[in-house]
Amino acid sequence: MYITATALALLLMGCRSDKTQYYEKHLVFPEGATIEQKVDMASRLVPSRQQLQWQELELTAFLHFGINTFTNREWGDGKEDPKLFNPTQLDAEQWARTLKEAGFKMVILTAKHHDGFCLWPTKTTSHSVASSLWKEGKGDVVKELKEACDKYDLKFGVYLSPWDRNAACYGDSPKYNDFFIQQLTELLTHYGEIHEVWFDGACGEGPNGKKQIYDWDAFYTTIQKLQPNAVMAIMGDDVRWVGNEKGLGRETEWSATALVPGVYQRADSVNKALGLSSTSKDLGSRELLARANELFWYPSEVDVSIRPGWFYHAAEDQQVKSLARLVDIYFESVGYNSVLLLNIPPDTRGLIHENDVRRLRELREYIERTFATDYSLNGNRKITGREGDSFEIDIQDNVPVNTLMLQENIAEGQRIEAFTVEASVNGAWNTIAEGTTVGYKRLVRFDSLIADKLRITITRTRADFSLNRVGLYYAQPLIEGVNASTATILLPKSCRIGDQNAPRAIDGNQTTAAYADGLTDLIFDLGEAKSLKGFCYTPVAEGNTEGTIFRYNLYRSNDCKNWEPVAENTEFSNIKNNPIPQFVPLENVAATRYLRLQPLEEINGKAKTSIAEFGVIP
Ligand code: FUL
Repeated sequence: MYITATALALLLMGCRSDKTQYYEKHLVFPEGATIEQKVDMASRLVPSRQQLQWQELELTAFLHFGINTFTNREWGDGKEDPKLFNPTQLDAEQWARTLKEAGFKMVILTAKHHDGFCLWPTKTTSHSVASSLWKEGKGDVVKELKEACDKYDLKFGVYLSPWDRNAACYGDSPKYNDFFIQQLTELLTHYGEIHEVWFDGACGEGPNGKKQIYDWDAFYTTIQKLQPNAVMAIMGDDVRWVGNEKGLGRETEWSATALVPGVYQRADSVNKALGLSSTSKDLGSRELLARANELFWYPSEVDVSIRPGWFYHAAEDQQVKSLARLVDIYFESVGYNSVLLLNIPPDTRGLIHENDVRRLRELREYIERTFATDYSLNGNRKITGREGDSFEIDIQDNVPVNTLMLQENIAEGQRIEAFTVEASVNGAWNTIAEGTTVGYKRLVRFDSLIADKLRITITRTRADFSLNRVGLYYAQPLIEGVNASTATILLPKSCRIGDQNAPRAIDGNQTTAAYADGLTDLIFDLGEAKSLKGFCYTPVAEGNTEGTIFRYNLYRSNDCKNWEPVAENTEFSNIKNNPIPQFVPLENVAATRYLRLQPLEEINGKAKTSIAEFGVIP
């Protein structure tokens, strides 16, 4: 029985006790509430039925597929010829089979990305598969995939980009909202059950672009009416973006957060007053509760691509993330109280590429092998207790272990704030790990050891804790493989940023960077004139990312005086959220000695410039 029903029953019987009251999804603290009262209420904030079912899926696959697959881009501009969309062997069953075998429980397809190109024959626009050559315009990718998911017993979700660079009515707010609701209605009525609707928050229109005010309430109502079992993600209030596209969750991850979901009108002002954004490190500590007036059950979803980009690029065939990297991602997402949303982009044939299939298989085998044997003898039971309580886990004789799994009963809320793990080796106790939040699932990694027992102490909790399960495993240590890039990069002989030399931009080291105030031109000297196939701008990925270039012009010259444009008002798509090296192909460029990269817009609109690395592809 679902817990809120219990609360309701007690309420109806007129014997309401504060200790049995649960708050589904949202709670408001009474005025003047003390921190103790707030902590107690926070411990009884619980997920909705949909959120709980969503969390239990653990692994969801993302499929970025669309016109970008055929234009080799990450963000399309909406001006693409729909005829370019022409997968030669599209096989949605191959996608579903591969993903099912890899252990995924749900699949989310980019039904429409920012370019506005629809993968189903929508009535709202001609920018869709209906205008493509694929199946002579009679195909429907959404339908084919949904049928394949049904066949392989996978749940299905849709990504529908609110930002639309093709729709003529984008920016005419009421008109575009109607257009968008019509698209949503088509997706949510024609294809059977849909379990997640993903609205990303991107909008790269820039300061002078079209301003669209979205009617989130109407979008939400549409979803609730047509697909009451679906969760609304990212620009929604059911599922929260973890805050990066690297596959990295927070070690301290509260599902009960003070962050107001972006779809609420008050979100900007409240979050600003609390100093919060989706990238904040702390979203739910006591210190934050003390300042907050309301809390949301708003669990984290970690989205990351198996390759550097979200869409398929042949040049990235050798850059599929290593098994070691993917395993770390698994531990730092599923193991950090999040759902992992792993992107596997189908290629231009319309198939999941062999390299990705192979890696997914390795990942599945690794996870299965690791969690097949629980070496704890008495962990698979409900364990309850109060702050300071310890409990012991007996271990099979003589087996090495290095992974502890803890699972809180989140149907009653997320409560544990800190715990320690001790091991008894030959009768002597030693602390082997310490942790903070647990939530739906916490995987704790420690150095392999053979112990008689483990002792877990819940040192801080918001209310009496309740664990559904404790498990002990052995995860084979992996060594990071080398990800080779296929492109040969040539470093320029010198780089100037404004009037300063910037050797750090061309030292072949992505962890050093050059910075300048203002939007400042970068001039690169290749030493001699060379014919160029492309260039690569690498932004700062960690630490001070101020100055990352979003929009730019590129010029060439052979005397450093007379400059000829090569690319004008061009963007490094999605560089803010996914700060990977930006490979840009150049066509028909005469032999060139000097390149000038002129920043037009920084990722946050600041007057700064930075660069970690620059190279050309000869
Ligand atoms: C972002 C988009 O801009 C990227 O292209 C990608 O779709 C990612 C998952 O979401 O907002």
